[in-house]
Amino acid sequence: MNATTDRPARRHRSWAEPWKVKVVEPIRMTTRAERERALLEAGFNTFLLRSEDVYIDLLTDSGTSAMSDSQWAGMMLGDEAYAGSRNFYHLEDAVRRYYGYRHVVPTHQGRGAENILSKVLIKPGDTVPGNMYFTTTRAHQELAGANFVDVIVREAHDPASDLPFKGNVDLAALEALIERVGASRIPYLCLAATVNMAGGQPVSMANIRAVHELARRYGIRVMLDATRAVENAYFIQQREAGFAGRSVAEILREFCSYSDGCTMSGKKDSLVNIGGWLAVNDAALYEEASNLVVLYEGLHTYGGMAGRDMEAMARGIEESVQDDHIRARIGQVEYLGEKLLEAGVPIVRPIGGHAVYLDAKAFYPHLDQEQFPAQALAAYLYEASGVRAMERGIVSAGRDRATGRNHHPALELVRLTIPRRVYTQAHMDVTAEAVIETYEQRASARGLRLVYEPKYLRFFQARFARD
Ligand code: PM9
Repeated sequence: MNATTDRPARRHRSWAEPWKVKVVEPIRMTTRAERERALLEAGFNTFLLRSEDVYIDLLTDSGTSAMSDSQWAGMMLGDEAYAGSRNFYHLEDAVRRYYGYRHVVPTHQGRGAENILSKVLIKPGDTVPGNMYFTTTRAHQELAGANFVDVIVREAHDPASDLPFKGNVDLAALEALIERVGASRIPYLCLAATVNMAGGQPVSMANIRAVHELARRYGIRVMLDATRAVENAYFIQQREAGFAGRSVAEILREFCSYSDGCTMSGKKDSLVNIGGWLAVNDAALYEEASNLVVLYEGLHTYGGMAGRDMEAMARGIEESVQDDHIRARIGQVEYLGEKLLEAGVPIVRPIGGHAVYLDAKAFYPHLDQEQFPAQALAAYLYEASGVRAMERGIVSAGRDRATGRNHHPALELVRLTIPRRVYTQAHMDVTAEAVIETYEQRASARGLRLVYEPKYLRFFQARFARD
C-alpha cells in the first residue's frame, strides 16, 4: 500500500500527452488503386507524392509539428518591421537562455545556417569530421570545398547493436584523423545530436565533454548540429549515470556548453513549421556570419523569417525543453517501435528519438543494395496502407564526388518519422499493422531502378521504375 494515498502501489504509470486537441485537420484514406496510380506518377519516390494522397504522413518530423495555442497567439504579435523586429529579440533571448550561445543569426531553416557556417569557416581542401553525415549538411560542406570524414563509433553502422549512445564520436578515430591531416586543415568538427542517419541515436555527455577536450587541445572548433539536441538531452537524462535527477533544460545547457556554436533547424525540436538559426560564441565569427547572411537569407534580425515565425519559434523553444513534453514525444516513438519489435519486424535498435527506422536489408535480403531496397520498401508500405515514410539508405547517401560511384552505406533504412503533437496512439497502431502486413509480404518484393537522377540531394527528386 502507498502510505500517503491508501491506494495499492503501482509499479508502472502510463503517461499521456500533456495537451488536449483544439483544432483538427481531416485526413482521408485512399483506395489501393488510387495509391498505385499516385505512386507511379511519383516515380516511386514518396517525396513526389501529393500530401492529399497520403493517409498517415511519417515522411518527416521537419516543419510538421502542431503548434500550441500560445504559439498561434504569438503569431498575431508578429512585428513585421524590416529591421529590429521585437520577435527577433525574443528569439535571441530564448536561444541564449536555453542553448546558452552568445550570438544568434536567424535563417529561413537549418540548411540556410549550414550554408553560412560552411562559407565562413571552410577553405577548399579542408576536412570536416562528423558523427555520420547528414544530407544537407555534407552537401554544404562539400560545396564549400571540404571533404567530410565520418568519425562516429563503429556500432552506429550496426542496426542490431544496442549501445545506448550510438551517436558518440570514436575519439581514437578523431585523433588519428587530426594527426593525419593536421589541425590547421580542420576548420571545425560537426557534431550532430541526435544522429539522424544512424537512427536518431544520441551522444552522451561524457562523449561531448571528451570531444570538447580533444578539440581544444588541437585548437579545433566544435560546431553542434542542434536540430534535435533537446531529444538528445532527454536520452542523457534517461540513460546516463548522474543525470536522472536533472531537468532536460539543464542538461541541454550543459551539453551545448561543450561546443562553440551550432546550426539549427527549428522545424524539428522547436515545434515550428519554418525557421532556423546559426549561433556562435565568438564575436568575430558572428560578425562574418551576420555579414554573409544578408546575401543569402535577409537582414541579420530576420534572416528569411517573418516576425511572426520568430515569435512562434521563441515560444516553441521554451515548450520544447519541458520534461513532460519531451517524455510524451519520445514515448510515442517508443510505443510504435515496441509494437514492431514485438511482431519481430527488423528495426534499428535502440529505438530513436524522432523516428522508428526499418532495416530494409533485413526486410528484403533477396534484394541487392543497387536495387534500392529501402526505396522499394517505402513504396510498398505506401501502396499497402497510405502511410508515407522516407528512404534513408543508398539513395540518400548519393555518389562519391571523385569516382561518381554510389556510396554504399551500411545502413539501408526506411524512416517512420513521427511529427510532434500531431498523431494519436490509434494512428501508431494503424501504422504498426501496415508495417507488419508489408513485412508478411516481403518475399514477393521487387527492387527498383533509377530512371532520373537530379544533381544535388537526389533523394528529394529522383524517379524510379519497378524491376
Ligand atoms: N532534416 C529530415 O526530414 C528535412 C530535410 S532532409 C529530408 O530529417 C539535421 C540533423 C536534419 C535536417 C533536416 C537539417 C536541415 C540539418 N540537420 O531541413 O534545412 O535532420 O531545416 O534542416 C530533415 P532544414
